[in-house]
Amino acid sequence: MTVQAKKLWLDGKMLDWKDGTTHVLTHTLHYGVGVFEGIRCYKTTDGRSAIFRLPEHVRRLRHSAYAVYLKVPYSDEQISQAILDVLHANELAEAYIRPLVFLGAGTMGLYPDKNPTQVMIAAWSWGAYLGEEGLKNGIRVRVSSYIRPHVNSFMTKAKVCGGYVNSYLAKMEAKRDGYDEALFLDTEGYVCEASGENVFLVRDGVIKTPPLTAALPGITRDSVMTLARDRGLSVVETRFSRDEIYMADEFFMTGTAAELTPVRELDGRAIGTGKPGPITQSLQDAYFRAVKGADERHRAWLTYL
Ligand code: PPE
Repeated sequence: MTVQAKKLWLDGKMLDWKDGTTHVLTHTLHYGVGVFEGIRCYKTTDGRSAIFRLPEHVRRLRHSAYAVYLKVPYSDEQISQAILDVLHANELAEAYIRPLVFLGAGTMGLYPDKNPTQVMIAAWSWGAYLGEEGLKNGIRVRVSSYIRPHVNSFMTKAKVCGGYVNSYLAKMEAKRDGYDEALFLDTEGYVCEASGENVFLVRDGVIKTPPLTAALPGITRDSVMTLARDRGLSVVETRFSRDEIYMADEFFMTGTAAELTPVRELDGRAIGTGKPGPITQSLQDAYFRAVKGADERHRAWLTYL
């Protein structure tokens, strides 16, 4: 899907969408040292619109930047305000928001001491990331032949542009093989995360998710863990192998873009009944209620427009 909106924010200015351009010697274009966020804004049940967990996303953006020696030249308050301004300027009641911190043109090479740190914020309408059908009936996944980089090869807890080459390779491989999404193992062979989602399995009523070793500390992951515990479900952060998923009752993925997507098959093995399970469905419902402001326990997660 081609993305398009009316306006975007670049280095403190609101520009027409077509003017959101940059020089071809932009450092990040060559070396991938940039960081970004993915945030969603939803229509709430009371007819307003709200951004889901905005402060957490802005903080993660700053932390990601810090991990790769970038300094965001705006305060968290300024970034948050700019995000609100972008939504207003585009008149978007529901949107996916993409802030990007990148190194502009100046010097080349791996010691970019004279390059400006630039910030861009765009927003557009983005439906179900893994498809409406997948959201409802579950997707088909394969374990990738690519592995997640070692924690010391990469800042795996930072959302770094260059890190997505690994995700891209895995996603391309999975799609070309007829699957919807790829699942990464870590350097020791344990389940890590998907190309753009954290993962959870359910077996005998217990929910398991890999610990945050080489996986991104997902904000959706954190929200879903909270929603599960609210419902008295036990959530354990523990390592598991791919065959534990084959033998699980349920398996699902979480991410801002993917929301909570059930997985019905891994590597040609149907998971559980081969349909989204009851815990997956109840957590998906809980997640959508929370983002839409229908769960009063978690209104604090919302920043209203
Ligand atoms: N792991 C990875 C590698 C990842 O990219 C994401 C988000 C997550 C986990 C989940 O994080 P969170 O959104 O905080 O729950 N992936 C973003 C990018 C998707 C894209 O294609 O671009 C997203 O969901 O916005």
